[in-house]
Amino acid sequence: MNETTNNMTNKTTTVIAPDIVCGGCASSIKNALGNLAGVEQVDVDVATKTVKVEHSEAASRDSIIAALDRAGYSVQ
Ligand SMILES: [Cu+2]
Repeated sequence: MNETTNNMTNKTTTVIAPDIVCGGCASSIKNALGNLAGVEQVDVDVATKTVKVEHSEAASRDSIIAALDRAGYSVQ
């Protein structure tokens, strides 16, 4: 079987930020992460305080956590 490298493959990073308490937090996070290079899609679940990010290689778990931190939401 041939090996293929696909640079277009997106990754999904899921983190939990305990400070998410309402829809306003969700909006802030979507704005903050939406401006981050490589981020394609951001889903925030307020009930479970979970942030799910679909992103390319241009973003990483570390860059996502750093951006959340800057927005005032530290990751557990
Ligand atoms: Cu809030």
